[in-house]
Amino acid sequence: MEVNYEPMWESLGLDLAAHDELLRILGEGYSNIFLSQENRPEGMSYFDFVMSEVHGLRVKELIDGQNEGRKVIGSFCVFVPEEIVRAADATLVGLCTGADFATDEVDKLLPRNTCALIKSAFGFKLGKVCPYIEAADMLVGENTCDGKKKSFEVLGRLVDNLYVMDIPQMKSSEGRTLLRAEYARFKDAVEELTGISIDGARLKRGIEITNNKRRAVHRLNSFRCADPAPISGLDALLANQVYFYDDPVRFADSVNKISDELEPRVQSGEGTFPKGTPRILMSGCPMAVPNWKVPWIIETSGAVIVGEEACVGERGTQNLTSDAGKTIEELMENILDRYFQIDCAVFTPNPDRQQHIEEMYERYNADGVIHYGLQFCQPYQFESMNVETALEKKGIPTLRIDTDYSMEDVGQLKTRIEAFIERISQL
Ligand code: BJ8
Repeated sequence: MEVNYEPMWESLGLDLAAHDELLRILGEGYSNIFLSQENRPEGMSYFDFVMSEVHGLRVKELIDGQNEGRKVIGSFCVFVPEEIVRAADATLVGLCTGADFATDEVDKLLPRNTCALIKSAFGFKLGKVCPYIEAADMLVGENTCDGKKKSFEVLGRLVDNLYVMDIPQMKSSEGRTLLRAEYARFKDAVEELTGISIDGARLKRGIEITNNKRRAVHRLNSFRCADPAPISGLDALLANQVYFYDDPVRFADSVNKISDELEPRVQSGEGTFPKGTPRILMSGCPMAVPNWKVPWIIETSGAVIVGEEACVGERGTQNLTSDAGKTIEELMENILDRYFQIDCAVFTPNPDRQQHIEEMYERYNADGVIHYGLQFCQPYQFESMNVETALEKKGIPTLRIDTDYSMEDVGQLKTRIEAFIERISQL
């Protein structure tokens, strides 16, 4: 029986007509891009279900949890430590920033030369179409790039529950000291919000839950090294996107079920694409739901994506948090150790990211790298030039793409991507 979620959306203050339109576009896009693929693992049906209920069942679960006292924290960045949130029995959700919405309203508040990801966050808020942002008890912004930093000042005037985290810009001892202090301040804020005092045992449990999600994704990714690739890049990206808002235990189970399917697929040489299909490593800006444009173009142009060097991808999920130690101080230091390794382009200098791209290129047996930059994203657009030069110098074919969330450049992108795939096919 179909559940009517309209009263729930209404109580969250959503604009029902605009929200219906968003769900219609999302559903159509999903069906055209995902359901039309062939040889998908059966386990992907779980993610099809999750997407069909993206603003329904999951939101209801969060609200049911709130009624039982569990808080919801929304974030825009992988620097927000999930372990601390879970330790206080709260839920962390990554907020969707992958589509244009209410652009006229957004343009009244933000400069035009703001990246699509930031504009999207504002569009969902101003258009009143995101149940997650409306349901959240706390929103966490961060001082990463200039766009985010300044736009959170504006967001702070639209909502009354914004918390802003300061993030260092250098991997120096001073930077580490700053992040340590910021994580301690965040822990205090989470304790205050939830009324729960986080002790060592709680933090250990938060670490375990979060690590299990990461382990599941690591296992799934390990099968993508095989040729033929046993899962499409689109489906793997979807799993990485759902990572940010599904129940963590259920998510890990569901991803492990897909891996259970992929293992025999790899052993028997079965793939989603034929053996020898050109293999692409994606690198660059995060692709949040429902940003599927470039992967869709790539995988309908004769190539398969085998890895994502991105925050919705391996930059976000690599490295576990150590659970060694018992005290809060020891475990908070472990959390700091893990997050301080994130090689986001807001850091200067940022050599670890270049190394990670090269290491992923080798590990996933890729044939070429496509660097994905959002227009007006200075950190990644700046780095893309050095990345391309360094990779090409090593004989690694690289294509640099700068785009946004509109569909206007699809034809042009397809021409460039097809030419790149042609190039790497001849090597
Ligand atoms: S750790 S990548 S999630 S900051 S695309 S808003 S950088 S102008 S998203 Fe990010 Fe955290 Fe870094 Fe990851 Fe700015 Fe660029 Fe826009 Fe970006």
